[in-house]
Amino acid sequence: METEEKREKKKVNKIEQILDEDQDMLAEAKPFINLMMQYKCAIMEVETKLKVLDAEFSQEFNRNPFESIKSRLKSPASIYEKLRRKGYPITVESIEEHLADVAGIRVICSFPDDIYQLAELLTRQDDIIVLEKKDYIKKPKPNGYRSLHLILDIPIFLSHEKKHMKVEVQFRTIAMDFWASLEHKLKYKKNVKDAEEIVSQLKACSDSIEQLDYQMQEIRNKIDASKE
Ligand code: 0O2
Repeated sequence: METEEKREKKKVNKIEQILDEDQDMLAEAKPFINLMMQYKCAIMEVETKLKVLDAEFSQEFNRNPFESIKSRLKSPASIYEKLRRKGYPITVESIEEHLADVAGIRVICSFPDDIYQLAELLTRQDDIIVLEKKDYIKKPKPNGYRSLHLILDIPIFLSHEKKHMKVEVQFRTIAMDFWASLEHKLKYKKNVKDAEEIVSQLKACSDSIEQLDYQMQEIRNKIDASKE
């Protein structure tokens, strides 16, 4: 028969085994957690650059080049799903090599002109390299999606190294963001009836929004010109 002492010893062994397994899991997760921390730092760097430009514009010209900034780190589940979908290995090295949108920043501007001005001011800074540019404002997607997408390379300064990180920055007007947010919500609803009609209605809304954006831009230009 098992003595009380033996039962206690078994329990302690089991707990030690679980703790060992947790340590192993933590050790395996550490490179991933580190990489996520580095992407977070890269987001902070780009956000700071944008906020500096905002502060300068407020002071010098009494206006703000953007309305708001939203940033996000891609979730582990989305990272995993994207690597699998594209047939890449599921490793930390593969994330860095193949994914450019782990660190994402969305900059919402009032007017289309602000987007190009802000993108130009940001990308001409000498520590930033533009790796890729997709201008879905000049050339919208067939469904009507509009935004300016940049993939930037930006250095972060860690205690023992300087590391280059990729950050995706999406620039949109408030109107483009309104359209993209609603379209995103609708797109993921399954079994929608009259899908074709819905697609064409969304495209029509996108066209109206484009007109509105440029009308508002014209009004601002007129007001600016009348001030001089
Ligand atoms: P999430 O959750 O926003 O991150 P790739 O990223 O290279 O696999 P693609 O299409 O070449 O795919 O990249 P692209 O065109 O630069 O678009 C990437 C992101 O732009 C998407 O990220 C969306 O945020 C946004 N986007 C692109 N097209 C559309 C669209 O038709 N509608 C809406 N609402 N958003 C769009 P994710 O990874 O899809 O999602």
